Amino acid sequence: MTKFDAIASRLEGQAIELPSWAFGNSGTRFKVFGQPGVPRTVEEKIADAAKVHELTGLAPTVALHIPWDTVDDYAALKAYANGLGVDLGTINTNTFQDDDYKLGSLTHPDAAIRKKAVRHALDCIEIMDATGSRDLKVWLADGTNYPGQDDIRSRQDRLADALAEIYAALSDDQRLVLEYKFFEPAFYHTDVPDWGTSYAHVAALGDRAMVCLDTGHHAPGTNIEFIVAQLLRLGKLGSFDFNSRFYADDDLIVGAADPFQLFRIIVEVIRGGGYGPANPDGHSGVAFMLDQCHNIEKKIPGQIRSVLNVQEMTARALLLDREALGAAQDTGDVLGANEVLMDAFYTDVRADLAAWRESRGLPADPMRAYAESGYQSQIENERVGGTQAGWS
Ligand code: LRH
Ligand code: MN
Ligand code: MN
Repeated sequence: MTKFDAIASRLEGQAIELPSWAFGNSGTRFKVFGQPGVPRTVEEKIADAAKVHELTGLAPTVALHIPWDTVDDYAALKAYANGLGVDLGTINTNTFQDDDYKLGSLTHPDAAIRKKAVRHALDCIEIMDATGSRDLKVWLADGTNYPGQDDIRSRQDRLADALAEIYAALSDDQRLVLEYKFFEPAFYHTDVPDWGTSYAHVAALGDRAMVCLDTGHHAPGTNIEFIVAQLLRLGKLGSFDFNSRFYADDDLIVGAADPFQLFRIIVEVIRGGGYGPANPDGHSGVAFMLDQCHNIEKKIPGQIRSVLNVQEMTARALLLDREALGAAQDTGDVLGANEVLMDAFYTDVRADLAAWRESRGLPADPMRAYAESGYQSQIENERVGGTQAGWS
């Protein structure tokens, strides 16, 4: 048995949720680039996501963002997704594109605006009831631009009250995940800037409230795997929004900018018992999601490359010889321990993964299979007037 054979079964059932908004037109604050063939409807976004799953076996669910993905009948949308071999996943709230939220949403000084933002989250929970989704993801654009603009402490108190109201509306099998981001669009202070603040709020709420870690939401140089280790230790790491960045919240393809960081993060997920499929500790695992935009590259291959990058780094992380690592760590063998970790990182698993995919009836090379499938030219011919992801 090869080393890869020994870990292959743990790759079985790996699931990475795709964001519906990755398939729409997107860009930066300077320009949104239109692409031919992008989805015009939520159904078309789901169809594109289903293509990614069909070719990789890695992406069985699609996250929706409300109101970007608003439809009349969510149960029907779920049935449509199921017919394409996928399911609906996390429901994302959106309180950042409405004039009313200029000074905040759940933290707004005006109780009427806070009520409107809470109502939006409650509407999203109703959608979850129809779609069977487990997670409500809350990310807030709330914050201030100038010192003294509002009372930072009061905003925390308002936030705690609003979150408690939302949390109380969840059913027993639903969770709230609170995403943090240290900057943008507010520049002086952000109301949920870091994992500690998110942790403080979700810890106060209860067991079904967890932290969502978006890899692009940290200051440059932040040791993200340390945060992963700490949150798992506290039992509060609910999910990831994966992407990669060079400078800010770049939302680039996960594992593209820094594959070593992705490897280190997944090493800690496995170490902390947070890796879902075939998890010997019996945990349901931390949810893996992508939160990305493909501004200049084609969207479907961008998503395929992304899930393959996560799979590749997961395989390398599973190959880590934990016994040898532990022995080196226990004896203070600094360079020996580092070498064991780097050995796993430098292992090229691409040929093994290709053969493993084929053995399960999947294309050995999903990128090539997509290029040869004719799907891209089909959607470019069929779809005219695709919609924007939601960004402007
Ligand atoms: C905010 C964020 C959050 C939003 C998404 C579109 O930067 O990461 O997750 O919902 O982008
Ligand atoms: Mn995010
Ligand atoms: Mn982001």
